[in-house]
Amino acid sequence: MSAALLTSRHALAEVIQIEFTQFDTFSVEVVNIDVGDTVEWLPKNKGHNVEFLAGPDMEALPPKSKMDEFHSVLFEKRGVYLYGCTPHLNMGMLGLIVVGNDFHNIEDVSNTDLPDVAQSVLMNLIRDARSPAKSE
Ligand SMILES: [Cu+2]
Repeated sequence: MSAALLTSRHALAEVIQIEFTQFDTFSVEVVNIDVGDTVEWLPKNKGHNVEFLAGPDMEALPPKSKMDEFHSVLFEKRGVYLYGCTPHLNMGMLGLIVVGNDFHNIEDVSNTDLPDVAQSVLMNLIRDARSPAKSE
Protein backbone atom coordinates (compact mmCIF):
# COMPACT_ATOMS: atom_id res chain seq x y z
CA MET A 1 0.00 0.00 0.00
CA SER A 2 2.68 2.50 0.94
CA ALA A 3 4.60 1.67 -2.24
CA ALA A 4 1.52 2.54 -4.27
CA LEU A 5 1.25 5.83 -2.46
CA LEU A 6 4.85 6.66 -3.21
CA THR A 7 4.37 5.84 -6.87
CA SER A 8 1.32 8.03 -7.26
CA ARG A 9 3.07 10.86 -5.49
CA HIS A 10 5.92 10.59 -7.95
CA ALA A 11 3.58 10.56 -10.90
CA LEU A 12 2.51 14.09 -10.02
CA ALA A 13 5.97 15.50 -10.67
CA GLU A 14 6.27 16.94 -14.15
CA VAL A 15 9.12 17.12 -16.62
CA ILE A 16 9.25 20.28 -18.72
CA GLN A 17 11.38 20.28 -21.86
CA ILE A 18 13.07 23.34 -23.35
CA GLU A 19 15.00 23.38 -26.62
CA PHE A 20 17.86 25.55 -27.82
CA THR A 21 16.47 27.17 -30.97
CA GLN A 22 18.25 28.13 -34.19
CA PHE A 23 17.44 31.77 -33.34
CA ASP A 24 19.66 31.74 -30.23
CA THR A 25 16.77 31.61 -27.80
CA PHE A 26 15.22 29.06 -25.47
CA SER A 27 12.02 27.57 -26.95
CA VAL A 28 10.17 28.35 -23.71
CA GLU A 29 11.48 31.40 -21.88
CA VAL A 30 9.21 31.51 -18.83
CA VAL A 31 8.25 28.33 -17.02
CA ASN A 32 6.02 28.00 -13.96
CA ILE A 33 6.57 24.73 -12.13
CA ASP A 34 5.91 23.10 -8.77
CA VAL A 35 8.45 21.99 -6.20
CA GLY A 36 9.76 18.59 -7.31
CA ASP A 37 9.33 19.20 -11.03
CA THR A 38 12.22 18.73 -13.45
CA VAL A 39 13.30 20.93 -16.34
CA GLU A 40 15.24 19.36 -19.21
CA TRP A 41 17.16 21.31 -21.84
CA LEU A 42 17.52 19.61 -25.20
CA PRO A 43 20.49 20.54 -27.43
CA LYS A 44 18.40 20.72 -30.60
CA ASN A 45 20.71 23.35 -32.10
CA LYS A 46 24.43 23.72 -31.59
CA GLY A 47 26.39 26.35 -29.71
CA HIS A 48 24.35 26.72 -26.53
CA ASN A 49 24.35 25.76 -22.88
CA VAL A 50 22.66 26.59 -19.57
CA GLU A 51 24.27 28.75 -16.86
CA PHE A 52 22.35 29.85 -13.77
CA LEU A 53 22.71 33.52 -12.82
CA ALA A 54 20.29 33.85 -9.92
CA GLY A 55 18.10 31.73 -7.69
CA PRO A 56 16.57 31.59 -4.21
CA ASP A 57 19.89 30.26 -2.86
CA MET A 58 22.67 32.30 -4.47
CA GLU A 59 25.28 30.12 -2.72
CA ALA A 60 23.94 26.96 -4.32
CA LEU A 61 22.77 27.64 -7.85
CA PRO A 62 22.05 24.62 -10.06
CA PRO A 63 25.05 23.37 -12.07
CA LYS A 64 26.16 24.89 -15.35
CA SER A 65 25.88 22.63 -18.38
CA LYS A 66 28.49 21.86 -21.00
CA MET A 67 28.02 23.19 -24.52
CA ASP A 68 25.69 21.17 -26.73
CA GLU A 69 24.79 18.74 -23.99
CA PHE A 70 21.51 17.57 -22.52
CA HIS A 71 20.90 19.12 -19.10
CA SER A 72 18.41 18.25 -16.41
CA VAL A 73 17.64 19.99 -13.12
CA LEU A 74 15.20 18.97 -10.41
CA PHE A 75 13.88 22.04 -8.56
CA GLU A 76 13.31 21.65 -4.84
CA LYS A 77 13.44 25.22 -3.58
CA ARG A 78 10.71 27.79 -4.13
CA GLY A 79 11.57 31.02 -5.85
CA VAL A 80 12.63 32.51 -9.16
CA TYR A 81 15.62 31.15 -11.10
CA LEU A 82 17.32 33.07 -13.91
CA TYR A 83 19.56 31.31 -16.38
CA GLY A 84 21.15 32.05 -19.70
CA CYS A 85 23.32 30.61 -22.42
CA THR A 86 26.93 31.59 -21.64
CA PRO A 87 27.99 32.71 -25.17
CA HIS A 88 24.66 34.46 -25.86
CA LEU A 89 23.96 36.09 -22.49
CA ASN A 90 24.81 39.52 -23.77
CA MET A 91 22.17 39.36 -26.48
CA GLY A 92 19.51 38.18 -24.08
CA MET A 93 19.38 34.40 -24.48
CA LEU A 94 17.77 34.04 -21.07
CA GLY A 95 15.10 32.04 -19.32
CA LEU A 96 13.13 32.25 -16.08
CA ILE A 97 11.84 29.41 -13.96
CA VAL A 98 9.32 30.18 -11.23
CA VAL A 99 9.00 27.41 -8.66
CA GLY A 100 5.88 27.25 -6.50
CA ASN A 101 4.60 30.62 -7.78
CA ASP A 102 7.02 32.21 -5.31
CA PHE A 103 8.52 35.61 -6.19
CA HIS A 104 10.26 36.36 -2.88
CA ASN A 105 13.68 36.77 -4.52
CA ILE A 106 12.52 38.65 -7.62
CA GLU A 107 14.51 41.70 -6.48
CA ASP A 108 17.76 39.71 -6.61
CA VAL A 109 16.82 38.36 -10.03
CA SER A 110 16.04 41.77 -11.51
CA ASN A 111 19.27 43.18 -10.08
CA THR A 112 21.38 40.64 -11.96
CA ASP A 113 24.26 42.47 -13.61
CA LEU A 114 23.60 42.26 -17.36
CA PRO A 115 24.31 44.41 -20.41
CA ASP A 116 21.46 46.71 -21.53
CA VAL A 117 19.96 44.44 -24.19
CA ALA A 118 19.87 41.45 -21.89
CA GLN A 119 18.51 43.60 -19.07
CA SER A 120 15.53 44.68 -21.15
CA VAL A 121 14.87 41.07 -22.20
CA LEU A 122 14.93 40.14 -18.53
CA MET A 123 12.40 42.85 -17.65
CA ASN A 124 10.03 41.44 -20.29
CA LEU A 125 10.45 37.92 -18.95
CA ILE A 126 9.69 39.07 -15.42
CA ARG A 127 6.57 40.83 -16.66
CA ASP A 128 5.44 37.66 -18.45
CA ALA A 129 6.11 35.55 -15.39
CA ARG A 130 3.97 37.77 -13.20
CA SER A 131 1.04 38.06 -15.61
CA PRO A 132 -1.46 35.32 -14.62
CA ALA A 133 -3.20 35.42 -18.02
CA LYS A 134 -0.09 34.08 -19.69
CA SER A 135 0.04 30.75 -17.92
CA GLU A 136 -0.43 28.93 -21.21
CU1 LIG B 1 23.21 30.29 -26.92
